[in-house]
Order: sequence, then structure tokens, then C-alpha cells
Amino acid sequence: MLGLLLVACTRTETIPTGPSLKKTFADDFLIGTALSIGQIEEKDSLADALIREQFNALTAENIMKSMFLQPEWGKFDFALADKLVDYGKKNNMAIIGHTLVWHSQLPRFVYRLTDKDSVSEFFTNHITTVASRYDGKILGWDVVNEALNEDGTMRGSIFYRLLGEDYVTEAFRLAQLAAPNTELYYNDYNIEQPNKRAGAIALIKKIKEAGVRIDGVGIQGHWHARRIPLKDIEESILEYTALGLKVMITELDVELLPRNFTGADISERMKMKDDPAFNPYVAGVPDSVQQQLASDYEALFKLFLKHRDHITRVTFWGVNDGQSWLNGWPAPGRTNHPLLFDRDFKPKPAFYKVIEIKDNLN
Ligand code: 9MR
Repeated sequence: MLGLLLVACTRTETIPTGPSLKKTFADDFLIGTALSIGQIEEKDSLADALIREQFNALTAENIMKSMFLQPEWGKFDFALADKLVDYGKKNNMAIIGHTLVWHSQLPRFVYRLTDKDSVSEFFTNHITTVASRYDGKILGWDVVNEALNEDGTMRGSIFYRLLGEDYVTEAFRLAQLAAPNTELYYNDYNIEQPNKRAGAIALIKKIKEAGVRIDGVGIQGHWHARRIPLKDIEESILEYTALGLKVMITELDVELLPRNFTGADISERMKMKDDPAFNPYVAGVPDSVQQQLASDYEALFKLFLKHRDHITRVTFWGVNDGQSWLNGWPAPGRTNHPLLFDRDFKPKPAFYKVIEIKDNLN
């Protein structure tokens, strides 16, 4: 079906025209992607054309993290974030702020803070300044990112250690005050897994019991081919919905390369091995593996559609395979293929499979 037609774009590039994810799922949920700096600066016309054609929600892959927005104490740099917000406005796309509070990618000066008052000052000032600037201009904020350990206990981040366990509720309270017109989310990986999910539910209940607003939960969705935890994902969608929250899949990718743990904790690494089995798809992905990826994405999107009343957005973590963080993590220098568009921005079999699900329903 749906043959790919290549037509000349007004610029010198060719862009694929044909099925569009955002059009196909327009009645179901937003379809998002994460943009790199170059993409926000519209440096690559091919990427730009694909973004406009396929997506209606944008997350900055990096530039709205605190190390970029506040590189020096009290000095903010909003240039790229403003550009992203303008890009979204120009193209009628929702912008998701990622992220106000995260233990990683902090400004360098924060790692040197050792007393509660200074951390508290940074925490309050950062959330208030950044959230108020974009209130009414963006759809939502990942207010707190990755506050939990795999067993559901609180991660011993600088915020937890110096501000105490209520820091998550406090972050939402500050965000609510600064951004009354912006949705507020808790975002984490593996929170579909039972133990971590229980920790997330306890955290969400605590926020709500304090009378503080939380609108949604982001299940990141860094999953592995052949091992998509569909049952856990479905249970999670239902349990988070039962708390009155919107559910979002916020950083979707399906990894093809071998690794010996799950999740997305960037402090975990794997040693490079001088063994082709460790990096098997440098020259491309065999058809059987493309089909595996397609059937994993098919199962996921069938599940998302089943719960379309509860899921408000599905965001892929990157526009094409070449951009994916999974080329450099958990081991550097590998060639990964986790997304729906290949390194040349061409739709893969998984893309057509996802589109077909809707075609077959209609
Ligand atoms: O994709 C991001 C990559 O470019 C950065 O180097 C990395 C640094 O930690 O962060 C990546 O994005 C992460 C996201 O912000 C939070 N969840 C896990 C993502 C993958 O590490």
C-alpha cells in the first residue's frame, strides 16, 4: 500500500510526502518528537520538512534543561528555548518544557553547592523564572524528571539530599504558582514497572494530598525490541488514569542493540566489546529485524489506540535514527535504529505498520 512518493521541495532537497503521523492520529493524541539544537535552528531543511509534515508536539532534547537555561548563577540564556517556542507557534505545534528539576545536566555551579539554603535558592529561582517566562506559551512542563529509583524509593539526588523528600511536591507548588496556565507533569523511565510504578503513584498521591496540582504523568518509553512490557504499560495507563491524570508516552524509542539492563539511567554504561555482535547493524538492518521493530511498534500503537481516551501525547525521542541518543549510550560509537525514520529521513517498515493500524480501523 502507501507507496512513498518523493517530490521536489521548494528548497533544493527532496522530502517524502505521503502518510503523516500527526494527520493519521489527529483524533487520538498528539504525535511529538524531540529536537536537537540544529533542528531548532532549522539548519537542516530535510529534517525541518519532515518535522513539519509528521509531528504536532515538540520537546527540546536538551536545551530547556537547567544547564542550558541557567549556565551561571542567576544568569539565564533563553535564546534557543525562545526560538523553539516561536517555531511551535509558527507551525501550530504544542511545546513541552523538559525539564525544570532533574539531577542530571545541572549547571556546573550547582554541583558545588553543599548547603540547603543555596540549593533551595537555586531551586526556587530556577523554577519560578523559567516556568513563568513560558506560561501560556507552552502546553506543559516536565516539572520533575526521574526522581525515583528502580525499587520505587526516592533517588538520592542533590535535591533529595539537601531539600528532603518533599522537594517534588515543592517543585510542583512553585510551578503551579509560576505557570497557572501550563500543564504540570511527572516524567520518568520504567514507571510502567510494578515497583517503580508504586513509587510514582505514592509520589503523585502525596502531591495531590498537599493540595498541589499535577496534571499528567510521562512514561518515557525507552524500550527494547522483542521485550516491550505491554501488560505493565497497560496496567500503568489504567492506574495513572485512575488518579485523574493524563498519560503521555514522552521519549519513545525501541532499541535494537544488545544490552544487559533496562531503563535510561545515563550513569549506567556498558563496556565496548571488540565483537561484531555488540554492534551488529552498522551496514544496515536486515529485513527480519525491520519486521521485528515494525511488530513491536504495531503492538505499542494498538495499545495506545485502545487507550486513546487516556493518552494525550506520544512523543518519539528524536526525529531520525541518526539523531538518537542510543547511538552513544550505553556504549559509545554504535549504530542504533530505534525510531520510525532512518538516517536519510526515510520512513521505515515500522512507520508504515503504525500508519496501517489506523487505515485498517477506518
Ligand atoms: O537525548 C538526550 C541526550 O542528548 C543527552 O546527552 C542526555 C544527557 O543526559 O539526555 C538525553 O535525554 C534524556 C532525557 O532528557 C531524560 N530521559 C532520558 C533521556 C535519554 O538519556
